[in-house]
Amino acid sequence: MDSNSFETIDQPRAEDRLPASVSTSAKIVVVGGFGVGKTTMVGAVSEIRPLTTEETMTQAGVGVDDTAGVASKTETTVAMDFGRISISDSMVLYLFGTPGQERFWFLWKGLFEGALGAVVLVDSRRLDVSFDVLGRLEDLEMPFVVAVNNFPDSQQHSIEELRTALDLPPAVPILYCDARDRSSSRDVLLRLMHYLYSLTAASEVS
Ligand SMILES: Nc1nc2c(ncn2[C@@H]2O[C@H](COP(=O)(O)OP(=O)(O)OP(=O)(O)O)[C@@H](O)[C@H]2O)c(=O)[nH]1
Ligand SMILES: [Mg+2]
Repeated sequence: MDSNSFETIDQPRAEDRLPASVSTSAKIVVVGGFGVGKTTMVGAVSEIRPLTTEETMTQAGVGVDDTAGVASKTETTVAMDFGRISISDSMVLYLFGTPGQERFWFLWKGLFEGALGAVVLVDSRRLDVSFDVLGRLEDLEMPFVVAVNNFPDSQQHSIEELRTALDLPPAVPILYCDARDRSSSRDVLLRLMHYLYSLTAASEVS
């Protein structure tokens, strides 16, 4: 290997280092159907340069990938997204975004290992792509919140309409979000953490 090869590797930035005050971390998975905004959300909230594994969508995917409703999409996640966000001085969340296309779903098992909970991102124009995702989370017994990502041409559905359409029990939090917006995406993660806390508190009482 040529001795100059290492010069091409970026040096870590100060903000990529874990603050010394951090004593707790949790793994959270951002999951959802194809093109619902998972990579966008991880990138919007991450304090470190997010790791993405985006590949250009090519003709090879025609007939294999279901691009209905997201025809303008040019790139797709083929392995995972990774980011980190502090939710207090002492706690960080490590975020793992899953690939949305079904042919990469075999990677899910590893991505969920050790995870505390999940954010299910939903595009209300294409609720059907969420059904398998929700079913799989229930099989994994993974607690989750549902975040409805608003696209410009989305129709406004009430939370209760969405709950019925997605067949979700009353306890599962559902909230609207804009995956491109840092504070909106952060609110989703905080809601998940409150939900996980309430589940733990309830199991300690019973
Ligand atoms: N208008 C609008 N566009 C969004 C929003 N979130 C994502 N997008 C756009 O929607 C497209 C899909 O976003 P991605 O973040 O790649 O979606 P993904 O779920 O990671 O997609 P896959 O990894 O291929 O499953 C991109 O072109 C984004 O710019 C949003 O909240 N509003
Ligand atoms: Mg993606």
